[in-house]
Amino acid sequence: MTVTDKTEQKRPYMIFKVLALAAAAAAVTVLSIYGVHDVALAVIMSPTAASQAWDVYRGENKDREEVTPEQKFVEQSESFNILPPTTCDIPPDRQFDCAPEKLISQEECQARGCCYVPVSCLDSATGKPWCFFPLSYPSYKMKNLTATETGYTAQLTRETPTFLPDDIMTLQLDVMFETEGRLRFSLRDPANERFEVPLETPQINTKASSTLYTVQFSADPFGLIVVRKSSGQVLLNTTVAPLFYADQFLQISTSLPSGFISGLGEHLTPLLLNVSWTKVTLWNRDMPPAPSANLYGSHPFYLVLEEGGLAHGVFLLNSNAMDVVLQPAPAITWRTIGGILDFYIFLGPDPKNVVRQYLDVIGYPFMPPYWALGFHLCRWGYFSSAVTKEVVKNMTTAQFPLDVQWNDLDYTDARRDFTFDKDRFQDMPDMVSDFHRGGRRYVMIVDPGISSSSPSGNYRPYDEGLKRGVFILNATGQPLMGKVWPGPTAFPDFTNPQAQQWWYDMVKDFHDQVPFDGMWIDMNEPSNFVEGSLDGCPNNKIENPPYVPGVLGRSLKTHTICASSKQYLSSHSNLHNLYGLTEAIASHNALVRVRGKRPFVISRSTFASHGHYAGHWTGDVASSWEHLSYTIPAVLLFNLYGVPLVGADVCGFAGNTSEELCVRWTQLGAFYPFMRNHNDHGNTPQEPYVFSQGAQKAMRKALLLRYSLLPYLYTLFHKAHSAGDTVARPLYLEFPEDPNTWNIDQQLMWGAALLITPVLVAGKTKVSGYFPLGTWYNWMDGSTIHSRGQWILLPAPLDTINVHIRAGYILPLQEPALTTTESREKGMTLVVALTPEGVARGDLFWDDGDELLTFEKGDYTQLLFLARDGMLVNEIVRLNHQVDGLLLQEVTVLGVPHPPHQVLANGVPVADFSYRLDTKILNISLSLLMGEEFVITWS
Ligand code: MIG
Repeated sequence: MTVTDKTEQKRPYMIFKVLALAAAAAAVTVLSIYGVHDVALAVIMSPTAASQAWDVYRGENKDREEVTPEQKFVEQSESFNILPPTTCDIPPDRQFDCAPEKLISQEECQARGCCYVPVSCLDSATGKPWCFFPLSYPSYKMKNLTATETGYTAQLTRETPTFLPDDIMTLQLDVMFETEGRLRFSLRDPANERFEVPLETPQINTKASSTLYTVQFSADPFGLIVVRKSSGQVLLNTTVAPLFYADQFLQISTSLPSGFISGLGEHLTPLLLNVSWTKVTLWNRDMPPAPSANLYGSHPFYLVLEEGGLAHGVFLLNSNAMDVVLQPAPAITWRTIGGILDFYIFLGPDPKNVVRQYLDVIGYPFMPPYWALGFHLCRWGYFSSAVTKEVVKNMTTAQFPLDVQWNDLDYTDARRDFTFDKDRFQDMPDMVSDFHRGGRRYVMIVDPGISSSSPSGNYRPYDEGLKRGVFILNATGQPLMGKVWPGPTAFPDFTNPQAQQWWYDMVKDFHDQVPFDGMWIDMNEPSNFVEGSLDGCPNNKIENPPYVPGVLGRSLKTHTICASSKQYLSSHSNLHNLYGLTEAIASHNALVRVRGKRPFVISRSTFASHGHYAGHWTGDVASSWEHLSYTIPAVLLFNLYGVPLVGADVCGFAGNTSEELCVRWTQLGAFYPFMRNHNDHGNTPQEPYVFSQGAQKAMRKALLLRYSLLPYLYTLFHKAHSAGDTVARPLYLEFPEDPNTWNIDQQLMWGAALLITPVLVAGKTKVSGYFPLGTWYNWMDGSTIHSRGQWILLPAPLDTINVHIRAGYILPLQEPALTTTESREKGMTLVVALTPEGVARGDLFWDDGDELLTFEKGDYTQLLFLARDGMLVNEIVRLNHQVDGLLLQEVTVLGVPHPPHQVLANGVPVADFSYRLDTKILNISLSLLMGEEFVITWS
């Protein structure tokens, strides 16, 4: 995303006067004389008549325009009360909601030209609409479909206004055949520039010559139909319901080829969404995760699994508040209150390709520093540097790995950003340098709200910010004042290039004092303790749109700043969902400039493309078993969203954890791509060392397991960064042809090779897991599962998490240590998991781990490992000096059918090897350089 100079788009804002309503009523009278149906409507409600009926006053001073609730949805009297009831004969699952904003009466429903069929008591909880569009409901018509360099363009016109204010009666359709697997179509207002998400997307000049899809059009009513060529499957058909394109209400519905749909985050949700009348709302919000509530981030992207293991994805590039409604047809409705409709369709054909095609548009993930993959420890309530240092010391004493120590708000002076408490954290700079000497890193929290109440001259971030005009402005052109942790605060507008520079300056100033290594950006939805601002919000169109999506609190300003506040690029309502992203970009860039190393930013709020800059933690999850199990789909989904550096607070944030929960959470957390134990203030402590020896032992085992696997994990991150892969992935990404995998979200995979089956229930020492067809080796004891694709009950004592290696893969491991600084120097092991045919392959990406752009500059080592016919070789794809001295000390071969008599390394007999008949594991100890070619044979 670029923050470019772009003058604020001033659009005329319209309001409705009683006059307009009167005109409408007049037009309607004429219509009812003619009677019956939409043809008559089409003829009589010519565009001129329509615009007369809805003639508006275009005010200059939009913020002053008062809107009363009655004016929101224009109550249109009997105009449409004339539709033949036969068009209402639609199967319930295919009825599309004509009254999304409230329950309406039969009269009101019919006044909208819609069908009224109340739902029985039994069904009323489902969300099925009582008032729905008839088949004949007027939509747009398409004219002048013309071929272009990249696809097609056409004009859409609506002749009959809808029941919403400010219909845009003429639209421009652009259809772009961007690549073989990617189609884009957009609908714009040709007469007025509307807000568009400033995401730099790939620019295409020519139409892809061969595609996985064909596109069909319907002219009247307008519709676009996307068909998968290979299967003939209709992936998307927009003729299923009328298109709405009013200034503040844009709605389009499409069919879905199956109900197996993932995405549309961020919510507390299973991996697969429920298509039985589910409404998901995207409007970034500070809120402890709860079912159905809009949460911290917005990712208007979904992936649908199709018959035969194919998949496609859809991305709506729109940042406004929106609802997305799923219904059992199956079908989906996108309903957004601003911006434009700009869709990308990704054709796969398999789910991995869908993710890559999505990331081709929004950006591949950034490459995290190696240390970011170590263990992080935090809590709210480490109230002094002494306490913080004690924590690190305790971790070392108890022999727990720890790479990164964190502080929450406690370190600040009066909770103000870029300060530290000169009493309790007096020696903060030394503390951080100390951590560095121990091979550790340090990260602290930074909130976006800048304290505005310090006496002038006392707090540079605010003084400078004011001077440089970096804050979001209210209706009167003053910095909008909200209230967050430090009291009254102003909110930096990260879409302003000035603010990006100012943020860098503040980060640098603070870094000159405290040499921190990364930033934890919280509260950036943005969160606000008062509604809108300390002065409330103006009453205008933006604050009170005709339709408010299903946001918690029912108002856009709930727990955030006024939607109509002004930012450099546009109104906050357009930019709200981008606030966290823009702060992440500013922080990423500031860290690059200040440290000259790979940036580490973890953010609570996110939007599509976030993973290109930063990672995410899943916020204020409760210390409960239920939330523990929800963290798996959360992590998997963020991987689909291109944010692989993601994890939940290990042991839970809100409420007290229990020893058992914390052990199980640490075991699962060892398989979050980002692993941090973090705790709310006031809760009982949950650092690994506070628990019983037995619990500590289990946690240590999990942490050491993670540290052993870091070379594999790091290599996965490299593939995410360089090729748009996922790191943690749902089983369906690897086994899409097995529908049993589609809804599995209580297990996860790391890459293609590791299947993790955690215990997520209290008191259980067995766990059942699904094993797709193939051979799987138990990590702990090497025992083998030959699965036909079945559920298997596994022993899972409290000290064990089940991890299985998929036959056919080779994993690079490294001896663990208490920090990655140490472990990166240790000996490596290759675990070779042979298929029954005796083959396996794997690879390793290795570099400095902290330098910028090593892949881009070619400053890395890449090794391939291949095993077959009793032989293991490495192939050096690329070599740099970072691999110098790195030793291969052990090879573990799983699935060796017969005891070998001889093992040779580069032709020389190896004395130190062992084989177990029961497990069929061959263990070889040696000392070879990873960076030199080797051949190891067993026979
Ligand atoms: O209003 O900084 O999600 O991780 O500990 C609470 C204090 C503010 C919310 C974060 C949480 C953090 C807490 N913050």
